[in-house]
Amino acid sequence: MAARKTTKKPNVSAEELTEYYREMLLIRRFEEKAGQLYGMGLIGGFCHLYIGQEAVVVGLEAATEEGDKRITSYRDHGHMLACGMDPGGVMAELTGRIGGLSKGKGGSMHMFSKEKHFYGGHGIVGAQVPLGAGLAFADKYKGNGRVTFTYFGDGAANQGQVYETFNMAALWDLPVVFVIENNQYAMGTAQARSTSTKDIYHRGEAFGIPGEIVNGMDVLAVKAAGEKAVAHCRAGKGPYILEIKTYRYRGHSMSDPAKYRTREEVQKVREQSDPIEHVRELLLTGKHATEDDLKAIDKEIKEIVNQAAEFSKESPEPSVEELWTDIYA
Ligand SMILES: Cc1ncc(C[n+]2csc(CCOP(=O)(O)OP(=O)(O)O)c2C)c(N)n1
Ligand SMILES: [Mg+2]
Repeated sequence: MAARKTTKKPNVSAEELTEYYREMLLIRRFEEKAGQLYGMGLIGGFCHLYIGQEAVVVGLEAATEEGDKRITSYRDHGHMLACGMDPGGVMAELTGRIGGLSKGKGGSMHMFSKEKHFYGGHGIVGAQVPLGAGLAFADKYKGNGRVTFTYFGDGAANQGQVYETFNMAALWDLPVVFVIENNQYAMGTAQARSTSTKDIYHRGEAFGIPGEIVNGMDVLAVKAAGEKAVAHCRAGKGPYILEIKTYRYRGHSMSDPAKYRTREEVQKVREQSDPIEHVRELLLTGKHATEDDLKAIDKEIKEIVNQAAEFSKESPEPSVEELWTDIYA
């Protein structure tokens, strides 16, 4: 894990930094609340939290333009919040209520938004990678200048379909940014036990796809890398790979006994590289915000998350008739 990079004078406005702080905090507090609701039995089934990885999606979203697309795995709540999907709608989907974004019928891993160009939410490891290339193919065909962000994990990077996709994406110069969210674990398997090399992005070289490593605990570094990747794609040069080194603080899912790593390991990352603390420090040391300003933001975010949780408890369960709607036949 890279130590926290203290960008002394980041070339970024106070407003922008504050916005990243707010967005990352929303994801963190939302996920903490989801964890609580799960513990209370209000959320059932699978639930994979994004805590620790917030800078990845917030940094990359800052590099997107209206109409760009995103698709990811089951660890998807952060992606939905970062692209502007309603926290109440996401939380109510987790609790299986009619007010949820899939009317309570999809759950944590199966939410979508046509409006925000969010294409899920996929439970089959790696399955979203060819789909992401397909989205990019459609945009290339239409010539609309849009780019698709296709997110997947370090574990998924060992899936065969990823390389079939790399081949076709490079062959057809598809406007797709492949984002490897390398959080160093695939369920309980550390990367060193599953993957023959320390870095993964250079596998793209075999297909002629450029790429780079990014410090995923530094939202500004992620944003800068995202802008470079997007410019490459929009210029018609084909796909680009960002291997973003990050870390998840919680277990793989809510049912993870976490016996494969020590508490000290997690604690060390939290203390030395937390992405939200990083921005907090930049805001305070750059005199862009006072402790009181940040407290006010914390309060505002807590309120949004509490309201989302309330909505997710009050919204009714879908009626039995809903079983017969939204069926593809
Ligand atoms: C095809 C397939 N194989 C196995 C699984 C079980 N499984 C779910 S998540 C996961 C690990 C994936 O790890 P990674 O890609 O690093 O993503 P992360 O969970 O770390 O975000 C596995 C093996 C699955 N869902 N789909
Ligand atoms: Mg992983």
